[in-house]
Amino acid sequence: MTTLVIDIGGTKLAAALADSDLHLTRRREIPTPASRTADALYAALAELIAPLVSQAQRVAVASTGIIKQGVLTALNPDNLGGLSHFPLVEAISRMTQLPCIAINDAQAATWAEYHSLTTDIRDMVFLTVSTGVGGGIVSNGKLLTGTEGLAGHFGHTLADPEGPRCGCGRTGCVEVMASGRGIASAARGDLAGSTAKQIFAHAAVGNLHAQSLILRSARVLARLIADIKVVTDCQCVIVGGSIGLAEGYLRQVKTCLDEEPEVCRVPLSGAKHQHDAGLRGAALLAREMTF
Ligand code: ADP
Ligand code: BMX
Ligand code: ZN
Repeated sequence: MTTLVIDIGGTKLAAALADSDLHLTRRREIPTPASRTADALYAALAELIAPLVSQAQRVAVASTGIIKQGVLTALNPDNLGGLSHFPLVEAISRMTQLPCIAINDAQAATWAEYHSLTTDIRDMVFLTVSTGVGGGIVSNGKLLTGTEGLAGHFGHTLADPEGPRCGCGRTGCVEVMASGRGIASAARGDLAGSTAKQIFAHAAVGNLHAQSLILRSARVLARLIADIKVVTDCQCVIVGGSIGLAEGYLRQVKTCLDEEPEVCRVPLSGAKHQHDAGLRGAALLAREMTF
């Protein structure tokens, strides 16, 4: 059985074919459309999967946003160019004529990373620091999705009550300060208008403002991780996403976490499946479900 796996993020759309051993081949990636229309996302997905679909028997999607009964509802529509609603499973089933399942991107990545842990871990949390800040929780070996699909949306917990307003409607969310969009929007002077990727490149060659923007994100993430430890008593936290995996970022988060009291600290590591955690998680869930 071959599964077409798709990862819908705020910055990029990725797809691949997964065999029954979860081996991924023919990975492709295109930018997420900046338009707020559902038609633009539909057209981009059609372009992405066109060369792969004839070889698949089913589809599994990991997507940014709250995924409930196959429908995507953005918690922060700013991350999807303003798009707040997309009938994911219905659209992809129509496009491919194949059975389809969908789950939140960070929840999917959590499941993939949980399955790659070698030690006897039953309680873990995954965080993605990417366009937004997403997450997922495994508690006593079970992936929590919640009644409404909201479980693990740590990006929308409070970082600073005096902070900027988040696209979700709250003020001072972790996401608005620590995410790729958050890092970019705090840039001033020569760095104003730069992407987070460009800011990392400037930091690497000694730009102090770029370095301070990254440190602010790492500090916010470390405080979030301390809160997560206190709430869940998880045995480890795994960090992914292009910011989370960027050179030197996790080291800074660890340094900030070391400033917290011992009881709030937890072992941290980078995602083993790197940028493919969402795709791998979708493939894993497809294999576990009969559809
Ligand atoms: P998505 O949110 O679509 O899943 P990513 O995980 O790639 O995508 O996160 C996108 C964010 O990461 C953007 O803000 C982008 O500028 C930033 N980014 C991409 N590549 C890098 C990199 N090599 N180093 C630092 N930041 C990066
Ligand atoms: C946002 C939210 C989450 C998502 C997280 C990371 C939307 C559209 N997305 O908090 O559902 O998991 O971003 O998403 O409200 P990514 O695009 O950065 O991978
Ligand atoms: Zn928010």
